Amino acid sequence: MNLEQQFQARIDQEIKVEPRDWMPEEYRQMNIRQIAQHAHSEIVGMLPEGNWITRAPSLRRKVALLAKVQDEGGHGLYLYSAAETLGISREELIDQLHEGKAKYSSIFNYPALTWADIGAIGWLVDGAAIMNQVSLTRTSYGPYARAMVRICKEESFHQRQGYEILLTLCRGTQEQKAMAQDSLNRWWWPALMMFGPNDDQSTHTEKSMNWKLKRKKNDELRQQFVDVTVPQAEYLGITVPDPDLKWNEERGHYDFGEINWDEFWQVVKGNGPCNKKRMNDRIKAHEEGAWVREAAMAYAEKRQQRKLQQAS
Ligand code: BYC
Repeated sequence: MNLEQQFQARIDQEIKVEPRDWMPEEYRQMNIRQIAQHAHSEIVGMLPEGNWITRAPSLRRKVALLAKVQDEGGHGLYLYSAAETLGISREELIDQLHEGKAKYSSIFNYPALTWADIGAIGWLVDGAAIMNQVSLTRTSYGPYARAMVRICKEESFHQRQGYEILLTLCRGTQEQKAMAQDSLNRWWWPALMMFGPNDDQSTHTEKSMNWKLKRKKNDELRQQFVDVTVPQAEYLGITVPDPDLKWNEERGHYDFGEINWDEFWQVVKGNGPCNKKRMNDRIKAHEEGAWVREAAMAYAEKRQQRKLQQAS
C-alpha cells in the first residue's frame, strides 16, 4: 500500500488524523479551508449580536448575551489554533479574511434589527450550527473533532438562550409576538442557507465525505434541521414563512420550498445586506485591538525573562 492508501485505510477504520501524521496535501488544504471558514464565522458572528449588548432589555439578558458573544470569541480561538496545527499561522488566516480571500458563513451578512433577532439568532443560527457541528465531532482530523465537542456544549446553551428570548416574547404582548414572527420571517431562509448548496451543486462534498472530514451531506443536515425546528416554531405559536412546508408521512420528514439560491450566491460573493459593514467593523476591531496584542506579547516576554533569570 502506498502512503495515500494507508492514509485512507486509517480513515476508514475511524482512526483520527493527528498533526504530525502524514496526510495528502489536498486533505491538509481542505481542512485548513473548512476550519478557517468556521473560525472566521465565529468571530464575524460576534458582530451582529455585539451590537445588542448595550441594548439588552434586562441585566439578566445582558449577562447571557455577553457570555454568548465571549464564547464565540473563544470558539474562534480554538478553531484558529486547530488550523495552526496544519501549518498556517493565525496572522495569515486573519489577513486572508480581511483581504476578502476567505469565506465565512453567509448568515452573518444579515442585520440584527430588533431584540427578537437576538432570539432568532440563538434559536435558528446556533441551532443550525449545532446540527452541523454535532456531526463534525466525528470528523477525521483530531484537533478539529476535539474542538467541536466543547463548542457543541456551549452552542447548546446559546440555542436555549435564544429560544427562551422568543418564548418570552411570544407569551408577551401582541407587539412582542409580532416582533418574534417578523424575526422568524427574516431569519428562516438564511438559516437554511447555512448548510450550503444542494448536494449536486456542492464542490467539496464527495472528497470531503471520503476523507470523513464531513460526516453528513448538506441536504441531509438541512432536512434534519427543518424536522427539529418546525415543531419548536409551533410551540412558540409562530409560523414558518414557507407555504410549501408540509409533513410528508411517507418520507417521515417535512417537505419544504425551494431556497433562493441566487440570493445565497450573491451573499457568498460579498453582495449581501451587510458584507461590507461586517468586514469594515472586523478590520477596525483588529486594528484597535493591536495594543492589546502588543501588551500581551510584552507581558509574556517579561515573564519568560523572569523565569530564565530565576533558573540561572
Ligand atoms: N456561507 O462544496 P460546498 C457558528 C461555500 S457559524 C458561505 O458544499 P463544504 C456561529 C463553501 O465554502 C457556523 N459560504 O462546501 C457563530 C464553498 O466555497 P469554497 C459556521 C458557503 O465546505 C457565531 C462553496 O460554497 N459553521 O457556529 O463542503 C454565532 C461550495 O460549498 C456556505 C461552519 O463553518 C455558507 N453558508 O460545505 C452563532 C461549519 N455554504 O470554499 C453561530 C464547518 C457553502 O470552495 N463547515 N459555502 O470557496 C462546514 O461544515 C462546511 O464547510 C459547509 C459547506 C457545510 C458550511
